[in-house]
Amino acid sequence: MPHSNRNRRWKHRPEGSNWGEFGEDDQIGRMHLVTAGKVLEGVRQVQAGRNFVLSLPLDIPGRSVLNPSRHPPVLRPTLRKGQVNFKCLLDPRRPDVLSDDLAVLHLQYSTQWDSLAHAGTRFDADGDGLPETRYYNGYGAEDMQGPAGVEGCGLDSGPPYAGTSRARALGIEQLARTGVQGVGVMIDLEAHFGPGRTLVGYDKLRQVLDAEAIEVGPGDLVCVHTGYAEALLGMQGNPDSAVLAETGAVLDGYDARLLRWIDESGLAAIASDNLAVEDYPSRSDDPCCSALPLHTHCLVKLGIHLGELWRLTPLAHWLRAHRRHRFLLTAPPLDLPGAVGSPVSPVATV
Ligand code: UVW
Repeated sequence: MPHSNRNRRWKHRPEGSNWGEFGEDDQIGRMHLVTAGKVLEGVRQVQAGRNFVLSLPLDIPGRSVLNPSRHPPVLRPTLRKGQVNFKCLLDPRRPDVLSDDLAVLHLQYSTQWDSLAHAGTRFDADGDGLPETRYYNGYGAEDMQGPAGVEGCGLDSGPPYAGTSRARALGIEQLARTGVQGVGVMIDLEAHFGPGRTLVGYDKLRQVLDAEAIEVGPGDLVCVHTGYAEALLGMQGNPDSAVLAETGAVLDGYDARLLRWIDESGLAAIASDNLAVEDYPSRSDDPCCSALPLHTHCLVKLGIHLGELWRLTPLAHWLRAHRRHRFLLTAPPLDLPGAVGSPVSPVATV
């Protein structure tokens, strides 16, 4: 496919990337393949009229065990005319009682989408012999506004809460505005490999696809079920990291054949019920290798969004019981301009 780079964000694109192929300023990548036809195909999957909500409660996992830099949501009342705006009498002469609240929300704490601004990579994009930071379609570090030091993060500042970071390109609002609706395709790894930690590369994936005659095609929104989120939910807010480290399949981002399949299938997005879709923390100590190779392949090179910690088990079980894999998936993130990720309450309709 021809590609264009008149904007000069890059001279060389990474090997195996599709930069420029959806337009030189494209910011949604493979979501272009979720066409009106795919929405109609998704609607045709609805036979039982039953919905599955694929979100965990957003205070799950619980504490900061899975990732020490992500914390559970905090809710607080706002102030109304300097008074606590919670169970607040609007006007003492009238009967109205109102409440408003605000949230301190770590956007990647629980069920989420990663935007294409979540991950970048460093390589020589402009041919000067030195590595530069580049994101999908060649967007650069200059497109990601953020503080240089911890003191600039504003973590302890009060209202009016000045923002201190912003993706000026590739933010989650780009995905939100597509509506994220189309054909979901379930790949149930737990059914084949059990509840334990299994590294799944191309051969194991192929085994599952062949055994169940699952076809993944252009524009499909692939859901990978491992059982991890359900185990997490069962821990009721007290996650046991030792148990979780041995729980659920993970995709092998170092398997070049798996990465090629992701590219050649034409799939538009991958969501999993595990922590990072791929095996993470990385088992490679090689400083030349990406620690998150599947993230780099999907988010950076191909514009494939990743969903994490989706609650897939009840849906996967229902689909298995009904010998189905496909369903209508509706999963827009928050239209929060400049954010690099977002909570999501995906709905599968079967
Ligand atoms: C990291 O942020 C390390 O991973 P993820 O996008 O999978 O949450």
